Amino acid sequence: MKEALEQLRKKAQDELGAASNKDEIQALRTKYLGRKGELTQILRKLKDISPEERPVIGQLSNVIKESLQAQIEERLQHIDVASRDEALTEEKIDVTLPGRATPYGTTHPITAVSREICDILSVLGFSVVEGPEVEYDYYNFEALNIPKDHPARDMQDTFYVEDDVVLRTHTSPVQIRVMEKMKPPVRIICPGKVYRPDSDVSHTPMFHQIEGLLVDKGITFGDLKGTLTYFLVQVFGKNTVLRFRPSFFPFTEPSAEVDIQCVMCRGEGCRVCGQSGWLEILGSGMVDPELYKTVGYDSEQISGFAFGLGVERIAMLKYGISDIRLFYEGDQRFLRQF
Ligand code: 2NM
Repeated sequence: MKEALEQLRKKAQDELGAASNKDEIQALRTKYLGRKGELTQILRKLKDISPEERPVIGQLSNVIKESLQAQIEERLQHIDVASRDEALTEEKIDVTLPGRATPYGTTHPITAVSREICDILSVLGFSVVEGPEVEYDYYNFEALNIPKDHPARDMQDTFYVEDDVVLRTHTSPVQIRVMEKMKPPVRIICPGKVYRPDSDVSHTPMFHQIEGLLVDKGITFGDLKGTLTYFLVQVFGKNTVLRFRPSFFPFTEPSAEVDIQCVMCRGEGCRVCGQSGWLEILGSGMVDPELYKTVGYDSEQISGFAFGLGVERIAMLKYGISDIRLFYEGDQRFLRQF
């Protein structure tokens, strides 16, 4: 019996020495010390042994059991440490390297200029209103005094969605919608995307517009001049020189275009201003009484002015950008500068 035990101990120790991974060691634990393990079976048979031999064999079995258990634990722990050391040397994780920074985005220059313009006009009491980019022909043209067969439609070729639904060519339809719903005084600005089928260095099929509208009792062309002068001085600086020039729009009478003296040549004449010394900045005028009829205002009681500008054009002049398409190419080297 004693010999059998010693043999078992030797066999178990040999096998444990040969085992090279955790699974093999766990299997040996089951083989010898498990419920049906070889050593466990011997301990069970103790009761069949003679009473004189029993204490000696019993004690030896326990010594073997405990020493096997301790050796198994030690091997398992050693393997844990070894595999961690291996992971650290083999995978070569350098925990002292700085982390990878998440890159921040920047505000798009068109967004920045839009906000700046809206902020300036908000100070004068204008509220910002938005409306649909897909618009009825009625709001985009008819209600603005541009009937179907009118030559003014040629000036604004259009993307059609259906016979009577278009991509808006300006944000004025938003202003018609507001006048339909609200009585004067109305003091609003309408920023947003508009669509026209043009494409070259100064035109993209989608661009951004901001239109303003002020309707109240006793509004005159003087209010228009004062408001737009204040506004352009805020955008382009206090030395800005302005010029109001007669023009035509179907929805205003009289109408005026507002120029600033060329920011590149200071009026001398250059490529940017086409040698004229002036840059067209916005269109404006006193709202045609015909429009008040359409929205149900009494044109004997109120009057007002409106204006419209292209955000891309202002941004190009402000930052000296010569090709409008740069705004929409998504080139980080361009966009990061703003
Ligand atoms: C412009 C020029 C002149 C304009 C007119 C209106 C409305 F809806 F009130 F009649 N909104 N915007 C207007 C007037 C727009 O853009 C060059």
